[in-house]
Amino acid sequence: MAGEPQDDCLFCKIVAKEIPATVVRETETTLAFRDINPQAPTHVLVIPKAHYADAAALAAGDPAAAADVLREAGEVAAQEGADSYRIVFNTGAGAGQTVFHTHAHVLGGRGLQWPPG
Ligand code: IU
Repeated sequence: MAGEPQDDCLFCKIVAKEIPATVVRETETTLAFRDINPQAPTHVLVIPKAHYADAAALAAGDPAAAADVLREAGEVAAQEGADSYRIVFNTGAGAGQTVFHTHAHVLGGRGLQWPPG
């Protein structure tokens, strides 16, 4: 069922605390934790606790949770002291998505180039 935990999903396991993560913020609907392979001084992933494969699926299935993820991304940036930052949702393997549980990358703490690669 939409939003239900998936047995084979790494981020569902992090939500369930079955796999450790360095959590920086948590709400009823979201979890924010440091990326294990950081690409910037601030590199935090914000995920909905509910399982949706990508950002568009989340917005369609649970718009309130999608808004929660965006709000939390801003809160993470503020907490990290990043006044300029980037929120990235890689969507689809061709765009670099490797984990198919919605996650916002919050990147900051260095200059960011445009366009991204
Ligand atoms: P992507 O947009 O799906 O490629 O992002 C997945 C991210 O999840 C990537 O930056 C990984 O470094 C990160 N990650 C993690 O933080 N913890 C993990 O256990 C695994 C991946 I696997």
